[in-house]
Amino acid sequence: MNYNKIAEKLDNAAINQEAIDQISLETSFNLEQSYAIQSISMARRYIRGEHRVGLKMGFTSKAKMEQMGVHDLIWGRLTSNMKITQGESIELNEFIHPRAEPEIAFLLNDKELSDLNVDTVKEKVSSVAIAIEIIDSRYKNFKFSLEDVIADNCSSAGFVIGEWKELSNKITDIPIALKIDGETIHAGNSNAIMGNPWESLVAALRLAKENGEYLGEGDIILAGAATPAEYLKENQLIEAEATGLGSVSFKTK
Ligand code: OOG
Ligand code: MG
Repeated sequence: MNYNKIAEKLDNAAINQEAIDQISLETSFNLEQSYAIQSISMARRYIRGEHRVGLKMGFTSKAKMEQMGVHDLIWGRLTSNMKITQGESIELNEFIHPRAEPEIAFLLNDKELSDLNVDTVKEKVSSVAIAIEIIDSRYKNFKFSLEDVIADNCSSAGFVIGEWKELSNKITDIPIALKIDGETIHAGNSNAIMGNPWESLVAALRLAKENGEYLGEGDIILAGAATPAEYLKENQLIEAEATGLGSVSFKTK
């Protein structure tokens, strides 16, 4: 298996907005190899001037696992080019078949990030926010195996963060929803994320450490969606809302 070739294929699929066949249909590869491909394809982006701004967790809720037919925790990198500003209008033709999902975001404040639990991890966070992630699988029909999606940087394509809030704003057991043009499309509870969204952060920091991804002050972590994702169409207002965290939105054109 040629890791570089696969990474290049995935990178080009994202650049040209052209979906490719699942890698796993031709080549069998394991989890370690899929993360190696992810890091090579991200290195190609870094060379072009993008930089890592954080990490995202995936398949942290049953709703997402069931929607995509994949049942293990995954993690990917968020880069500077993926940032969308609150209220911005995005060009759908810069994506392949984008979907949106509501997320909870953490802003890190510390460089010492080891051996944490749901209580101690809070000391490493300066604020929390409601967010929306745009996922855009580089595979045809948004279909993939666990290895495929990891190699594809976990479908990461965009994210928008709402107003950062103090930790006194509770993020456990709160209603969270995705709305399109004012209508609730998916609704869930934040505890659908690993029973407690802080668990997702603990896992993210553990995985980052195990994989030599050094995180620190200013890095963003997305906890993973608590609800299924929804395909985007032109001229929509996409909004995520969580009780106590407010809302965040962007538009499509
Ligand atoms: C993979 C990304 C999963 C989440 O929040 O669970 C993810 C995908 O669904 O294409 O971002
Ligand atoms: Mg997500």
